[in-house]
Amino acid sequence: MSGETILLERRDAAICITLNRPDRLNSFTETMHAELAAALDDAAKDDGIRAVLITGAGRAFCAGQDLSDRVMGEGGPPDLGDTLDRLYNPLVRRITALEKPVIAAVNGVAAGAGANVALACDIVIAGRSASFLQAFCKIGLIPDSGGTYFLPRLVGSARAAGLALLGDKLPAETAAEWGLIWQVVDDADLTNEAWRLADHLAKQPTRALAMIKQALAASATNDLSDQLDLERDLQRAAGRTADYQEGVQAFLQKRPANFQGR
Ligand code: T3D
Repeated sequence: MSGETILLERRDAAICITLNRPDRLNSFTETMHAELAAALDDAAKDDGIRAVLITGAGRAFCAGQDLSDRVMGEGGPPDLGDTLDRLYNPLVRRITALEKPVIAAVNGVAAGAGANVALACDIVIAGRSASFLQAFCKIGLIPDSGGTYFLPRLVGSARAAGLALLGDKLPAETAAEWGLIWQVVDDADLTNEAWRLADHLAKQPTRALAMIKQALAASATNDLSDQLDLERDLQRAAGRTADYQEGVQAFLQKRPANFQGR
C-alpha cells in the first residue's frame, strides 16, 4: 500500500518503491524511513515478490536527510549517532540483507544518504542527467549509510577520497565509467529499462541470486580460503533448489527455464 511519502507499484513479481517527496527532493524524514522500512519488510516476507526497484519522484532520486528537521533547538545538537542507529543503518542492512535483488533507478540527483542508499542496492542504473553527490562534507558531516564502506571498494581510495572530501557532483556517466554504478541510460528510457531489469530479475532463480548477494558481500572481508568455503556451502544449498533442477533440465531440453524462486 502506498503511503504518505512513498508510492508502491506491483507488476507481477516485481515491486517498485518510489520515494515521493518531490518538493524536498525526496529527502528522508522519520515517516519516509518508517514507510520504506515497512515496504522492504513486506517485500522480504512476500514470496511472490522476487525483485525490488527503488526510484524517486520528480527531478531527484533522494537528497539525503531532510535538513529542515535538523534545525538546532534549545536542547542542543541532535544525536546523529542515534538517527544512524535507528534509521539509516537499519535501512542499509535491510537492502543488503534482502534475499532478493534490489535495483536503484537513479532518476536525478542522489545526494548524501540518498547517494549511499542507492549504492547499497545490488544494481544501480541512472538516467544520463543524474548525479551522485557526497554532500556530507559541505555541512560538516562524514559520509554515512555505508558511504565510507562502499566508495573505496567501488572506485578505489583515491576517487573515494576525492568524492568524500570535495563533495562535488559526479555525473552519472562518470559514475558508470568509474564503476560506481552499473549503467547509464537516456533519461526517457530509465523507467522502462528499470522495469525491464526488475521483470527479468524477478523471473530468475531467486534463491541463487540471494546467495550470490551473500557471497559477494562476504568477499569484502573474507580471505580466499574462507571465500572458497563459503562458495562450497552456498553451492551445496543452491544445488538443492528446485530452480537448479529446472535450470539444468531446461538447458538439456533446449528451452527457456521457468524458475519459480524455490
Ligand atoms: O541527520 C542525520 O540524521 C544524520 C544523517 C545524515 C544523512 C544525510 O543525508 S546528511 C546530507 C543531507 N543532504 C544534503 O546535504 C544535500 C542538500 N541538498 C543539496 O545540496 C541540493 O539541494 C542538491 C545538490 C541535492 C540539489 O540542488 P538543486 O540546486 O538541484 O536543488 P535545490 O534548489 O537545492 O533544492 C530544491 C528544493 O529542495 C529546495 O527547496 P526550495 O528552495 O525549493 O523551497 C531545497 O531546500 C530542498 N532540499 C534539497 N535537499 C534538501 C532539501 N530540503 C531539505 N533537506 C534536504 N536534504
